[in-house]
Amino acid sequence: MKSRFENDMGYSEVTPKSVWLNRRDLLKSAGGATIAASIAGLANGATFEASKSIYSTDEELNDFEDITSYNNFYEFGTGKGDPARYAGELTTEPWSVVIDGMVENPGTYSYEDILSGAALEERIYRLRCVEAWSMVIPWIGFELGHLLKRAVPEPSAKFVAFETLVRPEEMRGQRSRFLLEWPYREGLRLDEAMNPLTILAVGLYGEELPNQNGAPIRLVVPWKYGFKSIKSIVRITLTDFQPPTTWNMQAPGEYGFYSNVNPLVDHPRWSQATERRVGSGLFARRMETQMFNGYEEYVAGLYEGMDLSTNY
Ligand SMILES: Nc1nc2c(c(=O)[nH]1)N[C@H]1C(S)=C(S)[C@@H](COP(=O)(O)O)O[C@H]1N2
Ligand SMILES: [Mo]
Repeated sequence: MKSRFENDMGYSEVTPKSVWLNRRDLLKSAGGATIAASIAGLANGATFEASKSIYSTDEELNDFEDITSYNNFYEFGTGKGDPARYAGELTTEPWSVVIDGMVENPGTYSYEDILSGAALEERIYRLRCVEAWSMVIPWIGFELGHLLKRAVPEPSAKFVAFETLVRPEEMRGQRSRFLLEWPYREGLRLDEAMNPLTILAVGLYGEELPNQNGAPIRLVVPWKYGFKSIKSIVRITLTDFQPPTTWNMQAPGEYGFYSNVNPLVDHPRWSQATERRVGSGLFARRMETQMFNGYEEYVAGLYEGMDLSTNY
């Protein structure tokens, strides 16, 4: 199949794959699996060229296997293994994203169009799930703010709403209305959406996003709990009101709109003070959760004057 990324993006210096392979091989051999198997996992699919980012952490990466086999993506079921098992049923080509609401250039933006205007970067971010596990993931993506600027938000726009695809024929979890109300929805305040840390990811480990991670385009907001990072986006709507969001609608007493990572505010049913860093066997470990997931210096200013003792 012809790659969608053969055009020259004009960027380089992404973490070389050889480095990733070495790290993964180390993890793999420690976990007892073969090196050949880990390389085979990278053999198909397109590769990106992207520039490195000052926002990347230099923490040990989770390996490709962890990142693509331990997922939350309720459209394919509630089990951590369901997305890897069933997300292959989703057709991601062609793909387009509607950008509408309070923008001067509303319209249907094709995936290729979005990519052609994007300055791709590698962003190695911590991902902290509200369930108290975390990973370190080398995303390939671009700043959401750049895409929003192309659409030109109107001065009265204050929020950004996001929606995932609804296609029950290919997303078996959507055949049940008892799991969640579809489409999966998320939202940000416009200034959060414009923050340079907020990206739309189209790849990881230098390659096209695997379906289970939200192909072909998903949000990544690293200072918020993982459920804010909505997958397989088909619509972005600018509004002047706080948009309804899936987990907040589902359990308003447990999941707020803001949902900034905060070790001092416990979930009603468990502590958020620590997290389990997902890792094959020996490498799984508990660590302290950081305020704003460690991104405080970049985002604390967004919340000046706000009461941080709640997550709403
Ligand atoms: N559409 C959609 N997006 C979603 C979810 C989902 O169920 N559906 N799960 C969220 C949760 S709870 C987390 S922790 C992250 C997990 O991202 P990952 O599987 O790429 O690690 O995706 C988020 N985005
Ligand atoms: Mo999550």
